Amino acid sequence: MSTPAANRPAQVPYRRIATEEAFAPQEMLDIYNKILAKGDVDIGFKNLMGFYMSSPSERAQHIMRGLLDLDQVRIQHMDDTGVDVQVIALTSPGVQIMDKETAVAFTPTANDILAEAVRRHPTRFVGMIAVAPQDPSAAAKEIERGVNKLGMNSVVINSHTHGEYLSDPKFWEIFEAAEAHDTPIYLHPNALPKSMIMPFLEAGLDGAIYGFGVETGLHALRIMTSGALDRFPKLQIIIGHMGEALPFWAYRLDYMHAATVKSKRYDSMKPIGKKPSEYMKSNFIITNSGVAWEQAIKFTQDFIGVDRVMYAMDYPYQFAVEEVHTLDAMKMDAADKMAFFQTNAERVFKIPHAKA
Ligand code: 1DF
Ligand code: MN
Repeated sequence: MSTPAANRPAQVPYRRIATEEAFAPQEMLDIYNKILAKGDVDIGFKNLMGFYMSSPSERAQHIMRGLLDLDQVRIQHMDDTGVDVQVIALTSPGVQIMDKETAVAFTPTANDILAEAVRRHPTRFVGMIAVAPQDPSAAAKEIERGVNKLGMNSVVINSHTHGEYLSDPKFWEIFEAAEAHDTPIYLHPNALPKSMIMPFLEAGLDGAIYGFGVETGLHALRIMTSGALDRFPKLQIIIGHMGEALPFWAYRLDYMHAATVKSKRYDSMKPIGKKPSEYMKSNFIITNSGVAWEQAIKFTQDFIGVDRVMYAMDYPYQFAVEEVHTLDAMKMDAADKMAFFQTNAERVFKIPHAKA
């Protein structure tokens, strides 16, 4: 897992800003250990963080070491892979696996820990605000505190919260606050809820390999079809993993959404202002986390616009220097490549512009 200096990516004319990078403070792992020790622990959580926190495998050990560090280990790994800036979020499921009381109490602590790290390494780290959707009012207040007191300009939500989706208007105070403070929401994957995990888990397909994308894509779609983006037209939602495959689905989504609305088949699928593909172009920003694949990146740029596709590594889960080489080598207009690696992230996260 270590990178020989000879393999380091070359100096390039752009800064590489990685936008879906994760951390986990020990204080959160202590809470996780208490949850895991209880009788009826969520099966997806047990199979995800329960695994990484206890497995002796090289992958798990590397991940835990990277997650816990907000200083020299992380910066060394960034230097080894040519990553200039990490945009860092509390790792999935963050506080969303906790009960409401614990989540609301711990969220500001998690954000303060990250803000401290950003203060120690202001040119290398940018922080995302974690929130507890279990209490939408508290989440809205934490967004305000994150922006005004901690200097953070984006929010992370790890998909569903105990099987509930942000398409439910009870969560829309969070959207209201995010729109008002101009903070994009990174809709990051979570372990599958127990209502859908079994057919995936049986085959080992519940995690980042496939289940994450299915569930997070579903979540993004539910937000679109709920009409939330008509209510909050300026809201920006970031989704990773090449848009959780939604760009590739767009034609079929548009066709079947229109046909289903017209047939009045579902109360939950009412007429809304735009087609799914139009919301993708106006309200979504996509990162290539986990997908170092030129064709997929170009397809997505062509579909939603070069100003809406950004670079991400997904450290420490996908720590792969070869992928940086691959992305540097993409045959792409220099300005578009700069947008991908640097300037889109500077705009979206309000990172001061700097030369490479
Ligand atoms: C994994 C992948 C875990 C991603 C993650 O957080 C994560 C994994 C717990 O491989 O188990 O963020 N990912 O985004 O691809
Ligand atoms: Mn991730």
